[in-house]
Amino acid sequence: MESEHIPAIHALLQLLEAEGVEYIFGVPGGPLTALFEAIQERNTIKLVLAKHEGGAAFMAASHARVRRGLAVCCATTGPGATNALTGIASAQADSLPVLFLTGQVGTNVFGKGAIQESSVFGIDLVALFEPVTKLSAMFPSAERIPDMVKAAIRVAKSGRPGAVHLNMPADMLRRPVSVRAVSSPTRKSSRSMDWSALQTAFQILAQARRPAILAGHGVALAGASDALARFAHASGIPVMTSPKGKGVFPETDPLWLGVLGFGGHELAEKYLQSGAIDALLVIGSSLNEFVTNAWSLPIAAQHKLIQLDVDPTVIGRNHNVDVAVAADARTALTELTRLMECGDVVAREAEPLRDLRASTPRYLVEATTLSEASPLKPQRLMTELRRAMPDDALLFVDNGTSIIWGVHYFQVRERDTFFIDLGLASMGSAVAGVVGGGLAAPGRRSVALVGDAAFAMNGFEVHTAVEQKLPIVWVVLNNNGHGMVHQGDKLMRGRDLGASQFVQRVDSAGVARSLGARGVQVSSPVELRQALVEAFRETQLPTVIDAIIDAEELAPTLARRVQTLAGFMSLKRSSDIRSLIGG
Ligand SMILES: Cc1ncc(C[n+]2csc(CCOP(=O)(O)OP(=O)(O)O)c2C)c(N)n1
Ligand SMILES: [Mg+2]
Repeated sequence: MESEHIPAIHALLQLLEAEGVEYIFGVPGGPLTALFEAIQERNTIKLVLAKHEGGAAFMAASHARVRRGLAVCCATTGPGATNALTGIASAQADSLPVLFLTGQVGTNVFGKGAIQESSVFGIDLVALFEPVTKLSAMFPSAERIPDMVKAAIRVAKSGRPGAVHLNMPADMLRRPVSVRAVSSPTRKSSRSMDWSALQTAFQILAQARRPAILAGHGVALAGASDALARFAHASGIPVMTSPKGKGVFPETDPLWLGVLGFGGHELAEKYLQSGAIDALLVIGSSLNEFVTNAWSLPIAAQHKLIQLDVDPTVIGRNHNVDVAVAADARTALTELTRLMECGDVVAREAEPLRDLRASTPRYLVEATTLSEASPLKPQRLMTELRRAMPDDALLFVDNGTSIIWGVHYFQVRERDTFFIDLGLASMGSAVAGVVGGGLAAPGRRSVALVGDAAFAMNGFEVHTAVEQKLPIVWVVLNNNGHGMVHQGDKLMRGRDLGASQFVQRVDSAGVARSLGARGVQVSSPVELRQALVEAFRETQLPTVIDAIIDAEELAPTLARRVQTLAGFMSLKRSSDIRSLIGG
């Protein structure tokens, strides 16, 4: 009967609406016509027209990150989909639940050489996205669409979240499907928990005199930063974070130890190196190269190691663990807090940490944070940025030296306000991502800290923010090219290798103005401060602040990364680098 059926594409959108999806980020193309028509007819989910499919995918990833739920992007068959590959891979590498919908020619012309055919007879999008998603599939028929969409959403959100890809042959999308298939509820994924392992973990932590927590990005993914704060305070255990986990614990909290690893803080590293810690609880961190300074830190050497992760495959990957807890971070931390509050806990020993804290500055080069120099010292730029940003504003950090300046010098005051795409570490991710992230946080300000070369990759998405009336602020660290590479070359080979500097500076402020945004170039602290004040006064119009910085100011801890690279390449200069990092 007519009334019991709706077009398949409406069924798909209805399921997304039930997930609370408000936006689809994308770029159009012929085979997606039915999708856009249905979005217009339903008038519920809004389309955000990106400039490039890569931008759309990065927007969806940041949207998922801030929303802590499903985000959706779309691209047409062929080049639209291939343009999105990096953004989807980035979402997957950062465990973000992104549903990627791609167009496809009609099944009736498969194998006949249709324009941009991307079935197995063409460039095969399903195969192309398989390695970068948890699930990549083509709808086999219209009637299977509702169930497949539900399954894909479940896969994206359950266990360790990630990206999923659904390819939509154009001939199926207007075919009728049963309303019943749409309305049957999506099965909630259960949160499994290894209770006996958690008990053992509690006993170790309760008996430890100088325990510490290392919190990673998994805490943010689980929406567990509040649970972490409660646990830390109930137990008195100090907290360090991984670089990607920065933001899951306020850096104004007396229990904060710093970031461990790339761009990180001396206090965290020294405390670990000192051997004082007798039990380390690692939550939601894979202990990868970024976190461990290329696996050089003495993790599990002198203390008990408890590793808690929703993904059992990362537990024990690099270190022998005393207790492995495969669990959702939020559930586990809530239970650990309950146990702490009612169990027997030995007295903690605070002296070793207190002494270390007193003798260790927060920043590696403290004086530069107040430098009056022009061009700007990046450290001073970070000081001004923190002063100008409201405490609850969100900072999205791109790749390049921005990672290091952001991780080391930006002080997170409120939980979950700092975001960095280190899974794939793709340039341009935050340049575009801030637009999607900003849309997930109405009423709060969103800022992107990006390099000039990264801005050159996705800067046209400023136009998308103009259209969305989002008063986003992009702070572009302008060092006339690929600063991280330039500094790396000099550290590793003693000279620039000719692949990092632009012949002519990119005028990001001029680009912004041409796209309808505000654009201002600054090179001194006074100019920067004024530009920031004016940018935050705006309520509708985005601003790009092109900040001319001192390109030779060495980003802290970069030398360690260079040393690792030198090791990969068996370069002799690695000994010189060691003297630079004092190791
Ligand atoms: C898409 C992509 N291409 C190349 C790289 C390798 N890479 C890492 S940092 C960097 C330089 C980034 O330059 P910029 O964005 O200007 O930031 P800066 O280091 O100058 O602050 C490059 C080329 C990357 N991470 N991502
Ligand atoms: Mg640069």
